[in-house]
This record gives sequence, structure tokens and C-alpha cells, in this order.
Amino acid sequence: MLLNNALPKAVLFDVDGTLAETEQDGHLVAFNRVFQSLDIPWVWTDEDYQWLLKTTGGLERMRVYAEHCGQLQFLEGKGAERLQDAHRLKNKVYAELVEQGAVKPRPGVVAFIQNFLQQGVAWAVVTTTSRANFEALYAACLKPSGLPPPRLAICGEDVERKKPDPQAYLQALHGLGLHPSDCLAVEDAPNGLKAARAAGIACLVVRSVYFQAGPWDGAYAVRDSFLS
Ligand code: XBP
Repeated sequence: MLLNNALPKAVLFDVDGTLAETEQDGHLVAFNRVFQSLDIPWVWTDEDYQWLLKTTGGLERMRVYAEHCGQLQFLEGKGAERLQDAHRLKNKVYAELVEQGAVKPRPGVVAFIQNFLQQGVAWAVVTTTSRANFEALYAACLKPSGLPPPRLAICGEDVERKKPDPQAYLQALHGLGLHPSDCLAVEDAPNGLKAARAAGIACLVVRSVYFQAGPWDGAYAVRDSFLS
């Protein structure tokens, strides 16, 4: 894909929903298993998760839900520690699900990245998921398809402010030594699009299951798949 009639120097990929449908097939399943095993009285439906995804970060998402339900005991002291434990365990269960093959790369995404690599364009990751989650996904889903590791991966632990804040993208530009106009971001969600645009980077949106509606203001292009 050309960027203003030229190849970009790097494509910066979001992870969740973009490389794979990790939210529906991995994170949501893991959250509900952990709520049950830790006696946290929550069951998140697909519908719940769709609005919860407006908050990036798994721990932040649980806090928003606690507030929404008026269960303020989860926001401080022992309750807050329970949510932190639940988040750690959620990521462990998520990694197990990924290792067991519950999550697959989105159709065509590996070929899409390989096509850029063959033309000398680097690929990098800009996500606000935990680093362990990306590493589990890379090892189980992407490496076996022959995809080399990204030149750089900025993850949730690397930033103070998650998407839609542009911090993760700005760090990636700094780490790669590139200007915004050298790069193309690939995102599936409005928060990611906003983050990339706020960093001055053109953004291709490849919509995922939970983000069909947008808004997609400022997108370079909006697609439903990597195959078209
Ligand atoms: C990713 C997220 C993450 C994952 C879970 O955002 O929102 O919260 O759902 O990851 P993006 P953690 O795809 O926009 O980068 O539980 O590790 O936070």
C-alpha cells in the first residue's frame, strides 16, 4: 500500500483486534474465567465488552466496570488489590489460550506485513496491551508463519498514558528515528486511530468485530479485511 504515492519507511501495527481478534477470542474469555475463579461477581457479555473496549488497558477496563456498577469497593484498598490480581491472572489465562491456538492471525495480515518487508519497509508494534500478551501472540501465531519480529514494540508498560493518547506512537517514532510522514499506522479501533492521528501519522483502519461503527474521521482508508 502506498502512502501519498510513496512507500512508507515503516508500518506501525496495533495488536488487539488488528493482528488478530484477540479481544473476542482471548481477552474476553480470559476475563470471564478469572472473574469466576476469583469469585468476582461479574460476567461480561459481548455487548458489555463492546462498550468496555472504549477504555484501553485491561485493568483500567475493570475499574471502569466497577464504577459503572457502583461497586466502589474495587477501587481502593483490598478491593483494588483484587482487581490487580485478577488482571495478572487474566493475562496468564490469555497467554494459555493463545498457546492453545484459540486466537488466529486475521486473514491476510501476515502476507500484508510480508509484502511490506519484501519492499524494504520495516514493521513495528504500537500497542497498549501488556508486553507479555504481544509476546505470547507473536510466538504462537506470527512466528510460526515465518514473520520476523518487529523492529520495535512499544507496549502498555512503556507509556504513562494509553491510547487515544499519542504517547505510544510518539515513542515509536523516537525509537525508530522516523518522522510521522515516513510511517503508516494500522489500527482497528477509534481510540487507536485518534492516537495515530494525534501523533501526525496516517492511519489505515481495518475494522474488527467490536468496532464496526467508527467514528473513522481522519482515517487514510477504512477496510474490513487485509484481503481486499
Ligand atoms: C489494547 C487494549 C488492551 C487489551 C488487554 O488496546 O485495550 O487493554 O484489551 O490488554 P490497543 P491488558 O489495541 O488499542 O492497543 O489487559 O494487558 O491491558
